Amino acid sequence: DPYSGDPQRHPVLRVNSAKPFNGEPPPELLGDSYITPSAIFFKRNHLPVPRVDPASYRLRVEGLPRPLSLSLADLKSRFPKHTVTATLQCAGNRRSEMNAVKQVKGLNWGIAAISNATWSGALLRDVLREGGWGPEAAAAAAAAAGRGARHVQFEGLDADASGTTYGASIPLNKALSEEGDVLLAYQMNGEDLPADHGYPLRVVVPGTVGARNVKWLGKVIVSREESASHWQQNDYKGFSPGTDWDTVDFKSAPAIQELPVQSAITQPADGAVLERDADGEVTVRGYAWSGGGREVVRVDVSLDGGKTWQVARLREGEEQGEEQGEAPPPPPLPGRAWAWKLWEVVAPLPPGEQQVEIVCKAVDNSYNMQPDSVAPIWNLRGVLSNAWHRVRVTVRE
Ligand code: MTE
Ligand code: MO
Repeated sequence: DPYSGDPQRHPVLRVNSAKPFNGEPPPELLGDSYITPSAIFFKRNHLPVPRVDPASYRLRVEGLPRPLSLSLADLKSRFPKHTVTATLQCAGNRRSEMNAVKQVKGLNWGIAAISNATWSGALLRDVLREGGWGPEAAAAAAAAAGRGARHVQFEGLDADASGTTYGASIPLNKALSEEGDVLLAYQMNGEDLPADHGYPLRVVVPGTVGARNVKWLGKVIVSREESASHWQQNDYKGFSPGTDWDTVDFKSAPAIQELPVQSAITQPADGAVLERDADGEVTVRGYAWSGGGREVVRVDVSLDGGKTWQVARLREGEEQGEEQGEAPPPPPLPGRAWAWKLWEVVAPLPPGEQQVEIVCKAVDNSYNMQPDSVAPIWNLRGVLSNAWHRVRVTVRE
């Protein structure tokens, strides 16, 4: 069994697939903490978890004037340690809602294939510069117009039976940008990366779909082409609702990088029976996030299926950190809002038992908004599922 070496997992995770392991936390727990504890951080593996010996581990960096081979000690000692709080979201988060409209192919994720953590490591930018990718190399590539390097490929150490490894790539611009914050991370939430999250090293590409955040990183290649991997070329792309498996042409669509604006209700759960509190109010909580460093600036919540709306309170700054007994996160820098926002509405409800449909939708600082329903964004792979999130509850006296 190639999975016999996989690590233990927290029993609270909802398992979507055991081998390879794919699991998500219960929504109420997810929405409880600004920083998701590593044990309940969603886990998305395509292959068995590789066992990597930290002593003999080397990261190879190619496609540079000076190729590099770096040990963990090199990565920790030769480059400044940089820390970023960033949300990771799988492209398939909320796929089950697409499945409910019409069947799609993929793991049936609920709303919790998203989590937020603090990551520390070397900046990919600093490592590329060490390999000679300075301003001159960049200028030379630009001058070569079309022939120069455009992408950075990442290869994982996890492999299938034939030896094919997980791989992905991101635009070189993102990797080199002073404001891109792309990390070669050796720590998650202040500790060594857990086995499931890429020990001993993973890429963290803030603002970018989970799939490009390659775990168990073995190799970095600066190249003219995108990664040739299945997951870059023939998966993780969006299509029209009218495209089916007979007509789909994966070459016709770009690989997903930045994700669209997203939000969901983590409390109450769909189908819950709610007791009104002493003040006759209910508490609604959730998360909101947008890709590309775009900051969520507002979350609207409706308690009547979307007829009337109120603005949620963003549980920002002090409050978000306080609950963890940690220092509050600083406000995000413009264009670098990598972390989600948790939000809350405490709202009065009319008396009497009733069915209530609670809805949320977020707005980012480019005024991107979520679509109101799933059908117009349905796609055969069930990715990019970001319609208004709806939960139906019964309110009791
Ligand atoms: N990296 C490797 N090497 N192998 C993988 O299967 N899965 C990717 C990405 N990086 C994957 C990987 C996908 S699709 C997602 S959503 C994220 O890892 C999930 O990261 P997590 O398990 O730390 O939450
Ligand atoms: Mo993913």
